Amino acid sequence: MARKKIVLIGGGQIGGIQALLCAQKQLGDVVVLDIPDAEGMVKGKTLDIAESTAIGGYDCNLSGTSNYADIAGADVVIVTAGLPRKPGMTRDDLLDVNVKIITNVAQNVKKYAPGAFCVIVTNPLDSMVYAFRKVTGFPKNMVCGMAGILDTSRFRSFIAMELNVSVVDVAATVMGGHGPTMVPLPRLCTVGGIPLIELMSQEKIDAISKRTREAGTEIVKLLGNGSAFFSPAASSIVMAESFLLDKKRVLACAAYLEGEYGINGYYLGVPIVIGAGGVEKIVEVKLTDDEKALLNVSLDAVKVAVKDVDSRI
Ligand code: TXD
Repeated sequence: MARKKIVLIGGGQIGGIQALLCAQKQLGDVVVLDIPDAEGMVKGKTLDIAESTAIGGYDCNLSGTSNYADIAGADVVIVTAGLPRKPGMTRDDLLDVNVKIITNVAQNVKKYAPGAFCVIVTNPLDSMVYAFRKVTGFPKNMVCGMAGILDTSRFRSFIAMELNVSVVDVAATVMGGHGPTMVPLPRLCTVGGIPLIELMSQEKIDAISKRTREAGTEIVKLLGNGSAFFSPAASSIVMAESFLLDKKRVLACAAYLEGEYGINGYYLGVPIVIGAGGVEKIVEVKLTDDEKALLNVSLDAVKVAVKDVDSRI
C-alpha cells in the first residue's frame, strides 16, 4: 500500500516541528508548502529532517514547495499558515490578516486536495476553521480545528506538576473557544481514575484552570517573539495520526456543531472521535448548569469573531 501523503501548509515554527513529528512517527510522506519567499526555508527544513531519517530509521519522503500543484492527492492537510501573536496581542487581533491568508489557502486546497482531512491550526482558531470550511465547502467531518488538545494538554500538565504524578495518569478535557473563555472541566478530570476534586483544593484547581486559559499568553510573553510551537505541533499531529491510523481517539477539537450542545452553525471545542472517517462522532457530555453557562460565554466570544469573518468571505 502506498504511503499516505501529509501536507503542511505553513512551514514556520509549528510547521517545521510537525514535519519532524510526522517523519518520526512514519505517518507518511510529507510536503511542506509555504509562500514563494519562504520556499527556501521549507526546502531547507525538509531536507534537514530527511538527512536525519537515517539516524532514527524513519522511512519518509519529505519535500518543501510553494507550488500548490505539489499538494495534489493529500490525505491530510494541516494549516498553520498565518501570523502568530506578538506580546500584547490577543488571538483575535490576528483576524484581519489571517482570514485573508486562510481564504487563499482554502481556495487552493479546494482545487488541489478536495478529499483531504483538514486540520486548521491558525489563530484565531475557532473563526479560522469556520472560514476554511465556508470557503472550501468541504463536509463538516473533514474539517476541524486544533485547540482543545493543546489546552487539555496544558491543563493535564499543570495538574501533573502540582500533584507530582505522571501526566499519563491525568485524564481531562477543555471545551469551548481557544481563548480566555475556554472551559477547563475539573469535574471530569481524574488522576489514575480518582476524581481530581478529591486530590486538590478548589483554590488550586481554580489557579490551574486560570493558568490554562492564559497559558498561550504566558508563552508569548516569555518568548517575546512568536507563540507556542512544540505543543501545538504535537497536538495537531495527534489528530492526523488518529485519522491516518483510524485510532478513534476521543479528543477535544473545534468541530462544526449542528444542534449538539444546543449550538448550531459554529465551530467550538468539544470532545470528538477522530477516525478514518474524519470527525466520526461528536460526544455530548452532560454539563452542569454552571458549565453550560461558561460554554455559552465562550460561544458568544466565538460568535463575535465569526460575524467579522462572515462579513469578509
Ligand atoms: O492552538 C492553536 N490553534 C494555536 C495556533 C497555538 C499556537 C499557535 N497558533 C497559530 O498558528 C498562530 O497564532 C499562527 O496563526 C499559526 C502559526 O504559528 P507559527 O508559530 O507556526 O507561525 P510562523 O512561524 O510565523 O509560521 C507561519 C507560516 C510562515 O512560514 C509563513 O510564511 C506562512 O505561515 N504563511 C503562508 N503559508 C502558505 N500560504 C500563505 N498564504 C501563507 N502566509 C503565511
